[in-house]
Amino acid sequence: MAWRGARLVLDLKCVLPSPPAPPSARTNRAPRQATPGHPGAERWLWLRLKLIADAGLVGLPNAGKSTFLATVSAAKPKIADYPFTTLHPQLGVVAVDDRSLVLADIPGLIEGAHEGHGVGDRFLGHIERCSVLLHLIDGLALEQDGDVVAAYRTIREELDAYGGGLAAKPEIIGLNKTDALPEDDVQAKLAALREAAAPNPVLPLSAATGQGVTAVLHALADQVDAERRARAEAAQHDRTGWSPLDPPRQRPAEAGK
Ligand SMILES: Nc1nc2c(ncn2[C@@H]2O[C@H](COP(=O)(O)OP(=O)(O)O)[C@@H](O)[C@H]2O)c(=O)[nH]1
Ligand SMILES: [Mg+2]
Repeated sequence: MAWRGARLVLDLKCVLPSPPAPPSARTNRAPRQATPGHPGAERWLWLRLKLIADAGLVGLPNAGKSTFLATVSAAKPKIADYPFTTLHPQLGVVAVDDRSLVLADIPGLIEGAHEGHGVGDRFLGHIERCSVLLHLIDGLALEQDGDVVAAYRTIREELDAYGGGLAAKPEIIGLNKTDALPEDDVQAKLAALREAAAPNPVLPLSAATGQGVTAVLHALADQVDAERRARAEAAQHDRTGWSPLDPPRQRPAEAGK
């Protein structure tokens, strides 16, 4: 086979017999005939890698996305209390009871990411194929960055501005760092977020201590399962043109009666 760039331009399988014919059957051993070829086409292709993960982590920098990935999987992302510690997407495999899902951690988004602010929003391509998004909110970063609802809306606006169906994906919102918040604060922030994010579920958690993490994983896995079932049903329907939900068809013999 001869390749030009990533494109197959000639496949020699068509002229080499496989397996080789016995010597007595070999003819035309010094061929003097050739068929004219066709002019080749040449083009530049830009290929864009999109990771395949079941669930994607989104949030402002420092929300605790990488800490969550490190807590629930064997992945070892860089974690620190300054923005943009994560510059490349990271994947982790998460076991949830007898189920498993792949979780993608991506760099934090900031206001104006769709205009190139921070590290931009190109890496959102990696979560375009996710079944569900886990949107983490930093429960501690209020003084500098406004309230939790403002943080939530900033990310929603960026997802909307990016497009790619991200804003329409099922979303679970996690109020993170509850280990460092008084219970009253946790309840007030949960109530404010639930009002802003309705009807999406809002769950409290601490990625650092693991408190509340199991409930978040169950919510993610349920959503991933639902999406897998829906995809399997759609694929089955495409293959057969038939769905269990279709009304029963008459057999030809019955139709003639
Ligand atoms: N107290 C507390 N700190 C956390 C928690 N999760 C993350 N952090 C801290 O928040 C900072 C940013 O975490 P990181 O996972 O890098 O955030 P990312 O930018 O969203 O990936 C780090 O100093 C973490 O140790 C948590 O549940 N509780
Ligand atoms: Mg990170």
